[in-house]
Amino acid sequence: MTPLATTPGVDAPTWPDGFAERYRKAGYWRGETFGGMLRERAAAHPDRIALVDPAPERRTWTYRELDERADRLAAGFAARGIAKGDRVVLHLPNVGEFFEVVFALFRIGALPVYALPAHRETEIGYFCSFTEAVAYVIPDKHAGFDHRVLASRVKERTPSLRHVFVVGDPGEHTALAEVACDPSEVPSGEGDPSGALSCPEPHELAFLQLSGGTTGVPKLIPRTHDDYLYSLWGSNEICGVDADTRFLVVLPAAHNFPMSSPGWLGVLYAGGTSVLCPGPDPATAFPLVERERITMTGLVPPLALVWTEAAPGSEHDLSSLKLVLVGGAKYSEEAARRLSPALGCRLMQVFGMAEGLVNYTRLDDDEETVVTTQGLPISPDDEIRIVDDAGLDVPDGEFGHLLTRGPYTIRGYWRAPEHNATAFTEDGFYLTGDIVRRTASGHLVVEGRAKDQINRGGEKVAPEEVENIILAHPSVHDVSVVAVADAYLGERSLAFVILREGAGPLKPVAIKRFVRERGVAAYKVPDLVEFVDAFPQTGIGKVSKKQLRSTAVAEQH
Ligand code: AMP
Ligand code: DBH
Repeated sequence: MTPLATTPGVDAPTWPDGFAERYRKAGYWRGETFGGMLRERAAAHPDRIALVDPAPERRTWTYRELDERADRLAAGFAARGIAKGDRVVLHLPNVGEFFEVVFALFRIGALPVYALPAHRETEIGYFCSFTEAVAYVIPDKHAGFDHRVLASRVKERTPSLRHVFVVGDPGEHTALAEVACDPSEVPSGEGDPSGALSCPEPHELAFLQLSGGTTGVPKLIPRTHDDYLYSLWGSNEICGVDADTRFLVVLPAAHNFPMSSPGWLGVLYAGGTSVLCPGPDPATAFPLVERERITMTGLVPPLALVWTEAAPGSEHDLSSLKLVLVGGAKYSEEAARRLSPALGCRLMQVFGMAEGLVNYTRLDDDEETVVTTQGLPISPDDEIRIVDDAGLDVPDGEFGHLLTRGPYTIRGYWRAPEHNATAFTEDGFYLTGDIVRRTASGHLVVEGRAKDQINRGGEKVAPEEVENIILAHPSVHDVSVVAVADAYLGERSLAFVILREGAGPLKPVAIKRFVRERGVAAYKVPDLVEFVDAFPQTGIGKVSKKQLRSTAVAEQH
């Protein structure tokens, strides 16, 4: 154990004993770990294919190979002093090594921190310093971006960061390919990757997932083996995932949706095969669906729309597809109606959050329910409250704020006691920030959002974070970032900017460039910029985002 090791209940609130006991008794928490799960699957069906990475040349991993490589890599990490509880920021695109690293870390109880491929220096620097990460794992170059340069800069200013592991040409860092070693070569006392998996324990943390967030800094979501594994097998039962499932990982593998709903982890749990898609566009994905006989995938609404439009004219045989899950942002009823006929498969809507609660429409729901609702929770023990602004339960069928508590919904963010005081009720309900209503059948319909967040087709932007960046511009006096409706993405971001007195005129592109040059994920760069003289204010003198949003709507017409 290093002094930085992390413990549930200390770094973040966890489930009170009574709840934990109940969830165990009900059979939701089965006392498994991810490392143990892979070990068991590898023993049960060693030669089945777990993973396919089709590009640049097709590589496959059987369950046994994935298990063995995870062991060897775990031994290598342990030999470099990476230990249980240590945080490792993982910043890989959809490549096979992502999965080797994840399982190696699971084996030694180190915690992956799942950065998204779009993240840049600002986000990565923050994740590394806030989590006191000991290692950072990157590709050499991806999508024209040299990650090694970013890594050098972050390493220089992050004292805890001892290692940068690179998939590909390492430059001044360490090649991941050179890390793996024989578990018997690891001196004792440096982790026990080859042993009986005594660490970690099922109730301990497995990883830190990211929240889309509403504040200036993203929050980290502590998930345990027990709780996350329940969300996996619960999802598998609902979606009919089994050993014959061939799942195409279209969205970034690090995101909670493609990881767990049911995602590549659910598919591994069931003994199926996950195929990594190098890009989400039909030109890349459709040939893979045909070649790999894909049966299931998950898409965000804008992508679902593109696939729906491209499928009828496509020369590729998509007939193996049985189920497409769509979620991450509101899917319009019109678009939802068109998906099944175009792709020749079932649609399932999924409304989930990395904090926990996931809802699915069901395979036996009628078409109306599938296209007009966002589904039912996974668990009978997912507690749902729908309340008004005063926190009182609204009558059945009416819209209100969604609060939830349950066997796989966190009780607090990691090292964020102040934020936790407002994001959770005293009795442990998570305030999702979503406005929903419940139909007579118990299905939830997402109406909108109370939280200050922009949802660009599933990519979440916290306005405050972008505002803080723009405020640093020398010509900017004040800024307010809001969502505006967009036919394709659902929402786009608009920055209203007040310039300083005496500042020369600026073009919108100068603001956008400024944000981009600060090294943040491209999806955070405001789509639109408008210069104004003042912001509308609320009764008590706060900036009225509501009024700003309606100004934007009015001006677009
Ligand atoms: P995050 O907290 O970043 O994991 O994002 C979760 C949020 O995404 C939810 O709280 C919703 O606001 C939004 N979301 C996810 N799925 C859907 C969906 N199917 N319909 C509407 N909003 C969704
Ligand atoms: O948007 C999300 O975060 C999300 C959407 C669908 C999610 O976390 C999930 C399913 O598990």
